[in-house]
This record gives sequence, structure tokens and C-alpha cells, in this order.
Amino acid sequence: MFKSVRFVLAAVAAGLFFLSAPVSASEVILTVDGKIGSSRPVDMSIEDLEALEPKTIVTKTPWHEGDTTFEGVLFADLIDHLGATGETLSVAALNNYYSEIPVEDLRRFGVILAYKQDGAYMPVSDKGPLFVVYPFDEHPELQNEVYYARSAWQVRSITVE
Ligand SMILES: Nc1nc2c(c(=O)[nH]1)N[C@H]1C(S)=C(S)[C@@H](COP(=O)(O)O)O[C@H]1N2
Ligand SMILES: [Mo]
Repeated sequence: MFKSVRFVLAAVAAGLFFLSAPVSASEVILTVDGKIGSSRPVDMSIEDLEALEPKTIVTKTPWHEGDTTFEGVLFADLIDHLGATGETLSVAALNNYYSEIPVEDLRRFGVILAYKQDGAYMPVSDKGPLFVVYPFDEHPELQNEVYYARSAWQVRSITVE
């Protein structure tokens, strides 16, 4: 009886830990396929993303209190790095949310794929490990439902179309 209660508590604790723990640097967190240089899907880790030049956006968002600092890779650099030739990104999140992002947005606004928020890696429980961040404050025309819907968090995979 007590044993099984302890077991349940341990399982719950392990589950909470999993949800709040940052991913390890070499774990695959992003898979990119479609119109890219490689004929096979490309798996990437935080380490792979951090090998690209980091870019920071400080902005308010509908989902955060006050100014938030996001650090990640310039999305345009990432898809250049992968030899992407398509016009649209189909972005899939861990919660099965999908968003379509025109490639044109990436350069025009300097969209980032963020892996850190206020200096810390983002856990899955707080929109991590990857979050599409538009510079909402810098471009007020982004402050509407069109761009909020493109702002996928818990990003897991991208298909270049
Ligand atoms: N991973 C993920 N990202 C997401 C969503 C979602 O359900 N899952 N909802 C999108 C939509 S449609 C909008 S308008 C904004 C705002 O979502 P919220 O109103 O739930 O905060 O987040 C976007 N990003
Ligand atoms: Mo939405």
C-alpha cells in the first residue's frame, strides 16, 4: 500500500522533472526536411543551433509580462545553413500545433528560432525547447493574430515547402 503510494509519487516527480528539465545539449530537438540541401531529414540539437551565430530579440509578447529577452538563431541563417529553397515553412510543435511561416518573413523581420528566454534554456513546460519569436516591439504591424498564430512554441520539426 505505502509502497505503491511512494511509487506513484516517484512517477509523478519524474514526470514533473521531465517537463521542467532543460534538454541536454546533444539531444535531437529539431528535425528539418523538405526542400533543403539534404535528401534526408536533418536532425539538430541545441549544440548544432548554438554553432550558428546567436541573435537576441528583446520584446513584449502577448504571452509574457513586460520585456522579455529571447536568444536563438536567426531563422534565415538556419534555413540558409540547411540549403533551403522553398517559400513556406510548415512548423510543427510538440502539442501537434502547426503554423505556416512565409520564408519572406524571416529576412524581412529578422525572426528568430529562440532556445533561451531571459538567459535560460526553455523547458517544454514554458514554451520550450524552441520558440518562433517575431520582433513585435520593433515592428508594430506584427502585433496581430496573423503573426501571433505564426509564433509557434514547443517547435519540434520544420518542413520546407
Ligand atoms: N505550440 C503552440 N504554439 C502556438 C499555439 C499552440 O496551440 N501551440 N497557438 C497559436 C495561436 S493560433 C495563437 S493566436 C497564439 C496565441 O495563443 P494563445 O491565445 O493560446 O496564447 O499562439 C500560437 N502558437
Ligand atoms: Mo490564433
